[in-house]
Amino acid sequence: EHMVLLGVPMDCGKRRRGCLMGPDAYRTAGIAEAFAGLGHSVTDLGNLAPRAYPQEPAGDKIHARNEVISWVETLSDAAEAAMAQGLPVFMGGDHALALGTVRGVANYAKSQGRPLYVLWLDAHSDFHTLDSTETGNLHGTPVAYVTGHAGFDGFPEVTAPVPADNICMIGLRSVDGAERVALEASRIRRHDMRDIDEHGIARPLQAFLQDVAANNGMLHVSLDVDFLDPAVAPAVGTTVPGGATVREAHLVCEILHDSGLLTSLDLVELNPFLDERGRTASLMVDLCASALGRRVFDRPTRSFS
Ligand code: DIR
Ligand code: MN
Ligand code: MN
Ligand code: MN
Repeated sequence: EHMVLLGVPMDCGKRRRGCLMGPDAYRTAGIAEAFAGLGHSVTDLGNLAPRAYPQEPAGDKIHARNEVISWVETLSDAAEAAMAQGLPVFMGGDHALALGTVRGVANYAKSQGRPLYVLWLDAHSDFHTLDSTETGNLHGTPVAYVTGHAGFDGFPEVTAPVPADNICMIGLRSVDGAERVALEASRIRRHDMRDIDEHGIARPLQAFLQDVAANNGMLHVSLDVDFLDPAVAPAVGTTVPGGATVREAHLVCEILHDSGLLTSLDLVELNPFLDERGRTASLMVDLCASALGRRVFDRPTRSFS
C-alpha cells in the first residue's frame, strides 16, 4: 500500500482550541515510521492550509463559517488528488475536516464508477444541519453535509452525495435531539454503545463490510478520538464516558485490515494540549498500525464478499 499523509491543522470546527497541533503529534508519535515498518511506502505531503476567506459576518450563529468553507474547498481538492496517489490519511484537525475529505473522496469514487461507503467511529453522530445545530460548531455537521442535506447555503455543492444506506456509525453515546429524529428517519446504520455491549463490536462491523465488498465499494473511515473511552484517550475536547475500549478499537482496525477494503482514513479531534505525555496520539498511531496490518499472529484470510 502507498500511504499518503496529509496534515490538516483545522481548528475552527468548534470553539476550544488545540486540534491544530494534531498533525505534528501524529508525526511525533511515529505514524510514518509505523506504516513503513509494516512494509508500506509513505509520502508525507505536509500540512494543508485554507485559501484566503472573507471576514466572518458579525453575530453569525455558525462559528467560523467562512474559514470552514475555505477549508472544505482546499480539502476536497486535496482528497480527490491524494486518492489517485494511494491511501490518504488525513491527520486532523477537528471533525469539520470531514466535510471536505468525504466530499473529495466521494468525487473520486464517482469518477471510478464505484460506490463510496463511510464508517463513522464516534461518540457523536455529527448529523446536524446549519439549522439544527445548537452549538453553531461545524464539527457537528459533516454527515448531514456529505449525505446532501439542505441547509448548507454558501458551502460548495455536494456533487456526489453519499447515500444514507452506505453509512455506518459505531460508538454513539451523545446524540442531540434533532440528530436523533433525523437519524431515525434515515437509513444510516447506527450502533450505540449499548448495541456494542450487548452484541460485541465485530458483528455490526462485519455486516457492514460484507455490503461494501458485495458492491465493490470504496471505504472511507472517519475515526474521532472520542470514539474511545476517555480513560484511555483523554486528549479530546468532547470526551463522553463509556466509550470503546483499547481492544474494541483494535479489533475494529484489525477487521478493517483483514477486509482489504479501506481506501481512506480521517484521524480527527485529537487535542494534544489536553494530553498526558502523548498517550492519545500514540494510541491512535497504534490503531492505524492495526488497520494497516500490524498483528500478533496471522489468521486464515476471511472473505468479505
Ligand atoms: C455536538 C457535536 N453534538 C455539536 N459534538 C461533537 O456541537 O453539535 N463532538 N461532534 O465531537
Ligand atoms: Mn465527530
Ligand atoms: Mn465526537
Ligand atoms: Mn449539539
